[in-house]
Amino acid sequence: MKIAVVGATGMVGQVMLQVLKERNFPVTELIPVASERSVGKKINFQDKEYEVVSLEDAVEKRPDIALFSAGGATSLEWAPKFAAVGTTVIDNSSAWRMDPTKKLVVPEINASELTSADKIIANPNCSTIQMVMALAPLHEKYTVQRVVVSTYQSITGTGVKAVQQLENEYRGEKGEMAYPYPIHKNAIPHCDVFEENGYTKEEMKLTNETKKILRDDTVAVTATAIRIPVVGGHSESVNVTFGDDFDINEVRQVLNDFPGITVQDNLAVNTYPMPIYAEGKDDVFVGRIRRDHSQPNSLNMWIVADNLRKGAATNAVQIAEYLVAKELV
Ligand code: A2P
Ligand code: 11C
Repeated sequence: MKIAVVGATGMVGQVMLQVLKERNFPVTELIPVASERSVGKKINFQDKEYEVVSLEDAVEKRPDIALFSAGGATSLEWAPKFAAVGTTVIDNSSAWRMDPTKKLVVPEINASELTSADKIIANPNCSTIQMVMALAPLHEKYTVQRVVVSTYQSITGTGVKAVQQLENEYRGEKGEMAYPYPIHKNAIPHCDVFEENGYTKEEMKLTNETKKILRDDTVAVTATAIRIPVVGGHSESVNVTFGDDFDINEVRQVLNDFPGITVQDNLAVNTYPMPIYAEGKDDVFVGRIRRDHSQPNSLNMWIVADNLRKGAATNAVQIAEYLVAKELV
């Protein structure tokens, strides 16, 4: 497989390369792509050196698959150009997610929707992926009616600039700001831009993408997304109300049986998910699973995943693996 990684020098792009390598993805030729400022830079992959090329040059090479993580504007302009030369694009930006002609895929949930006609496939938002991984098996069994989620999001979701802002603040130095306020010793209730309804774009992604992935517009999601000075993963406090009642031990079992989920829930020994455990791992971790005593048919849980892995790079590579396994590319 000839694989292009668009945004190969970026935070998610670097993890894409790492995940391709770890999972022994059958790469015969790597085409690392970045902005004009990075063209000519060397990227080491599987003991070979590759030169970063421009988007124009990458299209000419007609890769089999292009993994995109270079922002929405780049995806909007360039994904169709790759698709036109026969490349299948797996796009990590928000550009195509809500386009009704594009599939929004978490492989464990809905990879079976994919066909060889899908030339631009959307990877969901990181905070959506980890939440919907836990909701999907529970929805099938008990019918999710309403979700109230609060997120505690890693600064790596914002990119290199945010990581630099926190490091500067640790050292008491001034520098470029990724956020409107200091992030060190702070919690900022503002991820992505505000919309007219008072929610942020990040919060509305949790609402809209969840409905699309579960193929059920009746699932109501209200979200509050918070940025905290953490690297390694996003955490989510999730309250779910179901149409049907449940047995709490069965809920644990259903979650544990779902591929890609690890239940970490043993209060006697203080076992629960945390970003320090999730960092660098591909699974979604679920714990603090308990009945909501204030409301019928409801439960609380705490969900943590590495936002650069299952929330971005790993999910994209898993889609690519599915396409190869089913001979859809
Ligand atoms: P570059 O390193 O040359 O700027 P991050 O989200 O970590 O900031 O990374 C963004 C990634 O997207 C980087 O690899 C960056 O390349 C790439 N990128 C940004 N703008 C463009 C563009 N206009 N064309 C191609 N790649 C881009
Ligand atoms: C964050 N979820 O942590 C974002 C990052 O729509 O893919 C990724 C934004 C997106 O702020």
